[in-house]
Amino acid sequence: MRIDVLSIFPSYFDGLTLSLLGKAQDAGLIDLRVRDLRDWAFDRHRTVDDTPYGGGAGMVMKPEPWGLALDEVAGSAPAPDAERPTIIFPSPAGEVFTQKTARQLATREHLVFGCGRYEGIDERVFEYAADLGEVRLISLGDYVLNGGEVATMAMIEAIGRLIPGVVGNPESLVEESHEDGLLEYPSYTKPASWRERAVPEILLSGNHGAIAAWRREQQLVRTRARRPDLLADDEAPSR
Ligand code: ABV
Repeated sequence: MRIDVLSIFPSYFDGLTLSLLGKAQDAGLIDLRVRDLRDWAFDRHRTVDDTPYGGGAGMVMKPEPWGLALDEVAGSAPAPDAERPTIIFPSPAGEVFTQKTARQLATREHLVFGCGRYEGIDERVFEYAADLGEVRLISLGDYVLNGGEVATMAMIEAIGRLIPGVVGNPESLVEESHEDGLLEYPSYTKPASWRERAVPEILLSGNHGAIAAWRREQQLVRTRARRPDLLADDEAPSR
């Protein structure tokens, strides 16, 4: 998978060379290209923002650097749908990112992330980007960040680990929170007693059927307590 990131703070993404995603890049599974949006701003101060038409607080990102940057990383030649990139703009006004979104995006050959700052990006950039690929405005949740960088890093990590070969043991992907629509069951390791706290007996029983049933029940108990929204009848996946 190729991933292009456009940002005025490219060094934010240095952390993605660490650990699992760093190895995936070394192995050629992920081709991550982080670019400074100011490379496409050509005035003396390499300006990327300006005051909003109609007035209002803050600054808006100018369309010209975005247009040139998108032409370069998303290609301006017409291409069949399957070859066009998916262009993602993190935005608190976007659809909410979930494990399902991560699974969808992990099947794409080319992702482009446009990281906005200030009060937003000139709306015409989103319209223009739709000529180059499939545009999605995506939010991590109902809170506001200072820019799209941290949201983009979270999405790249969630998507990257679903690419075949990135996570060493693919079985570890299926037992996680959200993969079956429930929160994960609690985990324990040695010692069996720690600071007067015992590991639940059943986990030491060797009865694999009983352990599986107990874990399922724990998933339901936790999900009911912490995330009842996940159990809402109209949305819950069948289990
Ligand atoms: C993108 N907040 S995504 C740009 N939750 C600016 C703020 C922001 C995003 C999010």
